[in-house]
Amino acid sequence: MEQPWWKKSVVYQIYPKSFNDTSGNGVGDLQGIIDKLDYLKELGVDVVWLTPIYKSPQYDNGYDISDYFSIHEEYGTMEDFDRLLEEAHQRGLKIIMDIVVNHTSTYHEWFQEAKKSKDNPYRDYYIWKDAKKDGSEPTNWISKFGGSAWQHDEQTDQYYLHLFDVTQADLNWENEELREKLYDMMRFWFEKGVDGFRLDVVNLISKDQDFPDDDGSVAPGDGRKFYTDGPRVHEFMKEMNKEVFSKYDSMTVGEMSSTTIDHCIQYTNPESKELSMTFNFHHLKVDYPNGEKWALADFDFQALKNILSTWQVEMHRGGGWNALFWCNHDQPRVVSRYGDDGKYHSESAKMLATTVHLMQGTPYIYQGEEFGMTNPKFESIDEYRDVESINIFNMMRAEGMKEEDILEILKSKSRDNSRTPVQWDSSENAGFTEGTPWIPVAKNYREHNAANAVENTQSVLYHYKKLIKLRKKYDIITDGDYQLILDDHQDIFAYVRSTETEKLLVINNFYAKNTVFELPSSVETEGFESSILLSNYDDSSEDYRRITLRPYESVVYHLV
Ligand code: TEU
Repeated sequence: MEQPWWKKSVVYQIYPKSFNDTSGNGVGDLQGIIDKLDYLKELGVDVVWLTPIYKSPQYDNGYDISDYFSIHEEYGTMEDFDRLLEEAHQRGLKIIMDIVVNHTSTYHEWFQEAKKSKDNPYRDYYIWKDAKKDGSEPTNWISKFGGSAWQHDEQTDQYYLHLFDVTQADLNWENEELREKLYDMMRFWFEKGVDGFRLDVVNLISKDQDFPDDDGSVAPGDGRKFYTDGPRVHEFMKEMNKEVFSKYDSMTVGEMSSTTIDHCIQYTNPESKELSMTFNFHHLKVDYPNGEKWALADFDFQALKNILSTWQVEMHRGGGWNALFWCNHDQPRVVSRYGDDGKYHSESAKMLATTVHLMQGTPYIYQGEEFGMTNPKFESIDEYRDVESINIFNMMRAEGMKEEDILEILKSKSRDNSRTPVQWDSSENAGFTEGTPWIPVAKNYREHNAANAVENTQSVLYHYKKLIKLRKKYDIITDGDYQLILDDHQDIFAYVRSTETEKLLVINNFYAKNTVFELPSSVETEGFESSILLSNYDDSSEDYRRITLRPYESVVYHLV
């Protein structure tokens, strides 16, 4: 059987608010995206993922949808969207939409109706509960953005559930009529011609209907185990697939919060008829000391290798499919995180790109990553915009932490690290806007920007281009087996991809020092001819058996 197209695709993620502003209001827009389609085509990506562009009060930058059928005003109109779709398709680029079906904004008409009375026809679209007998909240669960996950409603004296912001009310997926409305909405976008969906936190849609208290074994009031990959989630995904996805030649990627490999195999094995692929975040928690995001620690390199490798091997074995990525709009910039955004900026950004792009799965590039955008290193809380960052700041202040210590944490952990405007060129505001950007531009934009990168064939951008081309050319990247080698090496992340007739040897030094690579004897190389496919130094050693790798050196050998 022919492979689905998305297995050989590379996806580019756009966060429209920060991408390109053509109206001068300081906020990116759809016309701004249209203007950059040629740049994306030149980069070589196949699919563009737009984070939510629907009407929204923007408490969570569009992940709080108030109308699924219209475009957020600041971004443009439905006509602009239709034009974007057409212009993209003309260039052979596909568009996938980000859809949020775990919750809506409390400004959504359904919620506005629902809160009117207990017998309102929309009441059951959301999750309402009475207080416990002792007057306390229905469960002790906490919201992912801090504080209780329940909000009291005065008028009806009940609480509604919000796993995220208080303006993001969780939908009640037990309600069949609601599910049908959501499927209708998804079909509406497919009928327009979109090529697929990224489904926001879609593994949280099925809640344990007993709504038990959390015993605190993970963290006080954690609650996750009662709604993550919940009791009916696979049933709902199959229904969604049958009602919607199966009717179109589409790709779907589920964003999976705190999920497991077994569940991801189920979500993505073609036989289960659920989704094309999943995002998981385990490899992006290796710098959370004791699981705590809001604390500083060096990243655990051994854990990083183990996690990525285990997912490679197990998903392959189970017939699942991974989304491969380092960056998105919720994560700090990877070059500042697992690389070096100073002296070895270029080497480390290229090395990191090579590490994930040559794994099995579909790679994602987040806007600006392709030329190595860094964390902005904001100095004051006034520069932050993200609801989560501001909540955390206030909570930590209330606990008595010093402002400068909290700012130090936000500097490496805040979601705003990836949300600063794309640095297009060296002109004012990095060419992002002629107005005042909604969030400050990172100060290093004169050094790191797309225009500079385009001019310089040695830039990070050209490395990404090469990686994308390699994926198209070598089926082994899509199909080959994966084997981690030198498992315990302190500096090197190396792996072998192999088919019966060829091998790729991918060797990456993750540190700013020289280190020695020696090919383990377990890798059978007799009779193979080797050549260098890719490197981030222009004079890497031809001899792959023993190499002294320089800082962040990354070399890929092709053995046939
Ligand atoms: O994120 C879901 C999610 O769980 C995170 O990555 C989250 O931002 C992080 O845990 C907070 O520490 C998705 C979206 O990508 C994110 O932007 C939204 O805020 C969130 O869902 C709610 O819709």
